[in-house]
Amino acid sequence: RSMATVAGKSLKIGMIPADGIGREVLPGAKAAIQALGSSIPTTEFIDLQAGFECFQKTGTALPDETVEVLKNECDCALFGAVSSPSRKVFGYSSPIVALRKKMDLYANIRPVSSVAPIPNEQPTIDLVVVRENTECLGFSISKKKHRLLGKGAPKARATRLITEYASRRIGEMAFKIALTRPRKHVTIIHKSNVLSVTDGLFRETVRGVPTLPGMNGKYDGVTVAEQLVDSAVYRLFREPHIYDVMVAPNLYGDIISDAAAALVGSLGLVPSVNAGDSFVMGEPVHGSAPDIAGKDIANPLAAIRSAALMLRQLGYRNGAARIESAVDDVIREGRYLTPDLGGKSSTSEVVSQVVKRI
Ligand code: GGG
Repeated sequence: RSMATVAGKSLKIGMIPADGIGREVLPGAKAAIQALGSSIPTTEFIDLQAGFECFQKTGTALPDETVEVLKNECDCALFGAVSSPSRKVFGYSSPIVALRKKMDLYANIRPVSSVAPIPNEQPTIDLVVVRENTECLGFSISKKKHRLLGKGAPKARATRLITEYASRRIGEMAFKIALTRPRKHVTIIHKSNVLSVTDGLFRETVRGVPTLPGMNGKYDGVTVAEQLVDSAVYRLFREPHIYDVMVAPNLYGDIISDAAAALVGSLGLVPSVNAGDSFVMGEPVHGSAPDIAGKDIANPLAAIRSAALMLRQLGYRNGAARIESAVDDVIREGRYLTPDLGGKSSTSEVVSQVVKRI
């Protein structure tokens, strides 16, 4: 099923709140989509299980049924957040990592932009992190040896995988996205002065995308720069406005987008979509935030914006724009904000204010 053919038909959306505040923010995304009424096709929401709590209850973090329903019944999905523990838990592995892999959602597209408090003022930060989603460190074999080595201290090792195949398709995604943006500029993020083999392959492959056979000058209007990840973080904090599209291997992309989120007010504002060639899954960049879970104070705006991004990716541009401008209005007005943005509003209050403006 291609994404282009989904537009115009009824829309089945898999809803996977997963853990912690994921459960509190996903209803806001649903309410925003429902508020669009008949301007998008009839939507059907299908509740699906995944997450650490699901693992604790059922012994699996990603039930086969969830993947089957996504593959066979859904046009797209929304994911909340996952609470993968920081220590090794026997039998557990991250469901979001597995989902991205099983659904071949190879790109995590994370736009980060500031909403100016004064109407009509141009945003000063408007960048998008295009994060490779299927390989790098999180997908490699990590081993900890307990047998005595040296003075008996355990040793741990992780292997990192970077392939030409994955680098090429994430590179192409970054160039495609750049073409749709005013500045049409791609910065390749790497660390190939140290990781010359893996990051060297990533850097060279992405750089070579415009000259691949069949491109026929498609990306001639896109300018390309490259930067070491450490220097990119430094410049991101000093002069964030210089960035347009930042394309990065998985781990750097994750770190850079969280860092960029700090510059626009809160991680609770930054949306993403996990995109493949035939499926898209919206997902706020933030995690499950166990410290604030259950208090009705989580910021629902990243989840709501993720729903808009998902709709945009599917071709529902007007619906997406209505949700995005309602969110921007709420932020600009500054009256209904959750505590992460210095406000006193609850999650549900912010959702109802967004819905009112849609
Ligand atoms: N919505 C993003 C999210 O849930 N982030 C937390 C996360 O990805 N944790 C690592 C993992 O479970 O794999």
